[in-house]
Amino acid sequence: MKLASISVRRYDLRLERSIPLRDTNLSVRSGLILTLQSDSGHSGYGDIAPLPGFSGETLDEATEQALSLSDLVITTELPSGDAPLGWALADWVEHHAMLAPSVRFGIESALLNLISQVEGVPLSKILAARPRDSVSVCGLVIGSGDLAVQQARHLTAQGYRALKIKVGRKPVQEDIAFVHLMRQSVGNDIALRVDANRAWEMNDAIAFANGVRDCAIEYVEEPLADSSALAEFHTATDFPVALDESLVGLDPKTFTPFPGVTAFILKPTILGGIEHTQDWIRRANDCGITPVISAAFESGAGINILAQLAACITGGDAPVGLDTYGWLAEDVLSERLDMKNGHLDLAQADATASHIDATHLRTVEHV
Ligand code: OSB
Ligand code: MG
Repeated sequence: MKLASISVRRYDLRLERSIPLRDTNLSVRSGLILTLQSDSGHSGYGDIAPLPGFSGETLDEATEQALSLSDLVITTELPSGDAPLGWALADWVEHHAMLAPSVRFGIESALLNLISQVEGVPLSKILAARPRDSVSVCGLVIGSGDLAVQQARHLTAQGYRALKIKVGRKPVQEDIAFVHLMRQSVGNDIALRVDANRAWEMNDAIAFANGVRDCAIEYVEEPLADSSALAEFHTATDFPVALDESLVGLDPKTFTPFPGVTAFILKPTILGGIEHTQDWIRRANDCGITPVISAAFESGAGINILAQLAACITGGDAPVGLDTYGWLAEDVLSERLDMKNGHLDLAQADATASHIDATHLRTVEHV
């Protein structure tokens, strides 16, 4: 089986509400749908969506790379999908290592998707021999105060068992009060994760850890502006730490986490694709660390792949960070993925994700 064509289409999706990111407020989510078509007439889709402020590449740079893929892969024979993969995606795409992380994620997704369509095998079964049927989703609360409490109550009423809240944008005493309020509001049966996105100096981080000690926080993601001091933070507080931004650019085959790291937050769009993330999952498992597959506000096409990848993680159903999907007011999929009750059914997601609606897509021929 060979590839017949590759196309690149751009989407600009409206959001339910703007996304407060590091330096900007995102009011539209833009990205690319990469489509691989085989000579048998099957299509596989991939989502390329660099996130401003988090990805090293811009959408224009990603677009240029995506357009250049047509020269690289068009004549190649498609590999087969024996699970677990007996071949490397990276070997299949020339210059794979030079592609930007979001582009690697997109081409790997499209290829897996295409093989899944051609062979009639669910995508997760190409990645793992025994994937799980569904994944739990961690509710994402962005904001603070009463509005955040309302959001949290709404999510838990729907069935979400874990929530992630953002801190580090206000004086630390206000964050501490906010976490207490949140714990009181949702009760003791909900897991609470906290993400500071590297906002704090050591003294604030320690004050926070001591201030929320009785709130049963699962972990704090990236508490420090200076990530080289994270081990010292853990030594001083004994507080569980999750690594997110700190993993970017590191080699999963050799990285040795310090004691106190309990989770790796793994975002394939930002880290560099599916295979690279699988290396991180293996590393996490070897080190007794929880791998948490997470999104970077991808479209439904990307979210489906992330869910399928998360389903391949064995050893529990740690809630995944895919709730960014709720921020999209429109999607590239004809029918939306169903994750309203804090779970995502993988068969439903995979079936839904194979129907792309061209309404929001326009073909890109040059940058
Ligand atoms: O800070 O973890 C982050 C999404 C895009 C960019 C950065 C982050 C996120 C998320 C994803 O929070 C959702 C999650 O991890 O639950
Ligand atoms: Mg984070």
